[in-house]
This record gives sequence, C-alpha cells and structure tokens, in this order.
Amino acid sequence: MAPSLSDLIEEARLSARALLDYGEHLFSPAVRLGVTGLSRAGKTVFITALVHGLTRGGRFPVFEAFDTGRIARARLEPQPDDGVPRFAYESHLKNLIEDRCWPDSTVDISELRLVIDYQRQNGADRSLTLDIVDYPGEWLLDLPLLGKSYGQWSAESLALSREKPRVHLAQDWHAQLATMQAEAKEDEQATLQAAKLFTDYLRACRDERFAMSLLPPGRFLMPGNLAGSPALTFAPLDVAADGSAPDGSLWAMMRRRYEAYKDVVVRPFFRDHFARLDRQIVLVDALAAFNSGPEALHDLEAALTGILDCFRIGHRTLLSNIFRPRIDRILFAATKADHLHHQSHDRLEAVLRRAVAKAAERAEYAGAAIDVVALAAVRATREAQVQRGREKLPSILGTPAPGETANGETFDGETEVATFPGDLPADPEELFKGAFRGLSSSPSENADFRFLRFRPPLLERQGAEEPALPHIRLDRALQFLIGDRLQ
Ligand SMILES: Nc1nc2c(ncn2[C@@H]2O[C@H](COP(=O)(O)OP(=O)(O)OP(=O)(O)O)[C@@H](O)[C@H]2O)c(=O)[nH]1
Ligand SMILES: [Mg+2]
Repeated sequence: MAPSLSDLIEEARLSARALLDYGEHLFSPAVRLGVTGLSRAGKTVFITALVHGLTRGGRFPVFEAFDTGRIARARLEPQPDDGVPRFAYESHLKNLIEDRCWPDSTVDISELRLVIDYQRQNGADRSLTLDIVDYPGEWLLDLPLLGKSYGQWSAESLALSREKPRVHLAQDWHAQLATMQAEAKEDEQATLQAAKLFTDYLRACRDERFAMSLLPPGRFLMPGNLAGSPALTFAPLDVAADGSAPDGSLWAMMRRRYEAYKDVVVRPFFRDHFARLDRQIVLVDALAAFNSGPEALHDLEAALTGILDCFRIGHRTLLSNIFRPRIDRILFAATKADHLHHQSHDRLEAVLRRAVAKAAERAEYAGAAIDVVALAAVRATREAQVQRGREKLPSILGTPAPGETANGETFDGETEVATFPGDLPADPEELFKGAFRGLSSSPSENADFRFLRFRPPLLERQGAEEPALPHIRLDRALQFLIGDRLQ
C-alpha cells in the first residue's frame, strides 16, 4: 500500500526526534525505560521501589554492577520533558513507608530521571542517565488500531463481545445496536447512547470478577480531559469489514470519529512516547486472572499477544531506514509474587512464559530480546508453615488491608494473619486448559485461589537511616533491563 501524506509527515517527525535523541545520547549514555501494564498491575509501586532501592541502597545480589560496588551512587535529576508530569516519587514513597498504604491509582503518563554514577569494568568512571516512563498499558493496546479500519475494528470488537463471559455483559449495548441502521442519517443522540452503553460494557468486563484485559479503545475507560469529545464518542456497528459508508450516514460519522481517535490519541502517543523508548518492562497481574477464572487468563493471553505485536508495529508501518523502533529488550514481569509461597514463584513465571510464548517468537524475530520474571517490587508478606490437621501447609503471613474479608472475618488493618492462597500447578498447561475455578463462575468460597490484599510491610528502622524495602527478584529485573549498559 502506498504511504499516505500523513504517514510521511509522521515519519519525518519521528526521524527528526530520533536524530535529536541520538545526538544527546552521543555525549552521555542514556536509557529510556518504559514501565507499563494494565490498570492496577503495579507500575507505580515498581518504579517507587526501584528508585528507592537504587538511591538508598537496597539489597540487590543479582544486579551485578550494584552488588560488586561499581555503582558509586544514583541520584534524581530534574525531569527533562517539559510537557510530561513528573512521577511523584516522594509522595508515593511516603505512602509506602510512612503510611503503610499503597499509592493511589495514576491515570496519566509520568516520567522521572535518575542518573547512575558507576565505574566501568575497565575502571573508567561514567554516568548513565535512566529516564523512567510510567504509562498505562491500555494506551499500548490501542496501537494495533493504527493498522485497522473502522469496519475491521467493529467486526473484531463485535465478535469478541459475543464470546463468554462478555456476551452477558454486552446485553444492553447489543440490544441498542440492533435498533441502529448503519446507513441511516447520522444521529448524535443515538451515537451518544451507543458510546455510553459500549463503555458500560467495557467497564463491566474490567470488574474484578471478570478481570478482562483486552478492552480497546483504552481511553474509553480513562478519558482524562478528552471526556465527552467526539473522538471518544463512537461505538462499533454491525457493518461489513470492507464495506463503504454512504455520505452523511451514521456509519460515516462513527468512522470519522474512530479515525479522529487515532489522530488525537493513538498517533501522538506513538510518536511522542512509545517510539522513543529503548527498553520496556510490561507488568502483568496474573493473580487477578487466576482469581477470576479461565476466561480471564485467555483474555490476558490475547492482550499480551497484542502488546508484543506493538513492538513490531513500527517495522510494518514506518518506511525509512533512519528511524526504527529502538526497543531491544522487553521484560514481562508477573507482579505481586509475594502473594504466593516461594515454591510457586517459578510456577508463576512458567505461566507467564507460556502466555507470551507464541508472540515472543515473533518479537524476537523483530530484534528484541525477551525475558520473563515473577517478582514483588515490595514484599508485603513473610512465609510460614501452618499445621492444618496432619498436614503442614506452606502459608504466607501478612497484614490484610482494612476491610478485606476471608471466611466471614473482616480485617481491621492491624492484625497479621497466616493464609494459604492456593498452589499453582507444576504444569502451566493445566491452567490454560481451564482446570480451575474462579470468581467469574463460582462463589468465592469455592474458588481455587484466594488472594488477600496486604498492607505494605512494617519496616524496622536502624537509627536515622531509611530502611530498605524488601522485594522478590527486583534485582533480576534490573540486571536484565540495564545490567548490560553498566559494563
Ligand atoms: N503485595 C503486593 N502488592 C502490590 C505490589 N505491587 C502492587 N501491589 C498492589 O497492586 C495495587 C496497584 O499497584 P500500583 O503500583 O498502584 O499499580 P499501577 O499499575 O500503577 O495502577 P494504576 O496507576 O491504577 O494504573 C496496589 O495498590 C497494591 O495493592 C507488590 O509488590 N506487592
Ligand atoms: Mg499507577
């Protein structure tokens, strides 16, 4: 297909930006690390723990440059991108350490600059600038829309909404859809109604019981300052994927707005943020999918495939040799591993590896190295063996957040309890075959997994020193993401 004028302009902008970044990097080595994941995956906690560990001296035995003492210090510098909010590190850290509560949900992109002074293996002193960019995974899942027409997107969205368990949640929207004539005259009120019912359906899919992951367009559930604008007021119609819309029709209006969404939301994100990343970590809350049931796990798998495809999208949609998407390392991390006994940590990793396996082959082909890890950026639990009858069960100890309930008991946020969250199977295939029960199909007492939300850990202070935050495998993530840049 011949490139359109807008593709060419887009490419020229990208090339100019890439050259500018390249010029800056010539003089001081830099890495732009993207941290993404769907809502509540653990992005804010991950970045806070990572920055705290590097600047205040965490325990990172597997992060070689740190462990061997070659890192002299790491310090925060002013956030360099004038149009992007600074990551509110200090207030997130206060939440975790002083208040012992988790930081609030963040809906926008934010950025933080960390400079690491280190000694090269040959003895020379150097500094590495690490720009950390926190952005919603929902924005990433929008990138595939760039390659889809309104008709294709409508057909795919409708097909997905007719699968279980989505079809039950889509009833109201489907009923309204059946009353709309795509070729009739454009109608603002019908479109508003359709967009509202479609958004309600997406929101219901995201609910904890169903924990669906694949819900584009991402801004429908996090509209920010675009709420109510035409670019966010459209919905799928039951039209032929390759059909043509009559002028002035409802169909033409929906299609125009879908294209506006790509122009106003998706392209700027691709150009200003995604295309500038060097490394990427994708955080995944696999436990939320286990909690919900087999359909949520399959949906997560589809979302991860969609995410990995994004890392190849530049190769297909951009033309020049000057600019290439630069991401050369992608780490998939299952977060909140502290909810499981350590015997299950490798198993959690195996589930994630299985979920990204097929898509990973394709991305590796496109030039990026991929790895998988199960981690807890902040470890909120300890381990214990609990006697139940004759059996000793490997359990975890933690302080459930106030209001959490288990076996009819509601916790006050002060008492520590031992729980048995459930074991993951040795063979991940068992989960993918659907051999487990979750909240989407059973009452909570029959679900195979039960994860309580714990408060952040109580830390012991020694003198005025700020205590290190305990973690699980955060150092392995660091080694993969930046270890090679500190050689
Ligand atoms: N136990 C434990 N819980 C965690 C950890 N990381 C995140 N959580 C839990 O997951 C929730 C979401 O974490 P955030 O870091 O706010 O997630 P996010 O991806 O930034 O979420 P949004 O800003 O809403 O997109 C927290 O409120 C905690 O309950 C962890 O390492 N251990
Ligand atoms: Mg956040």
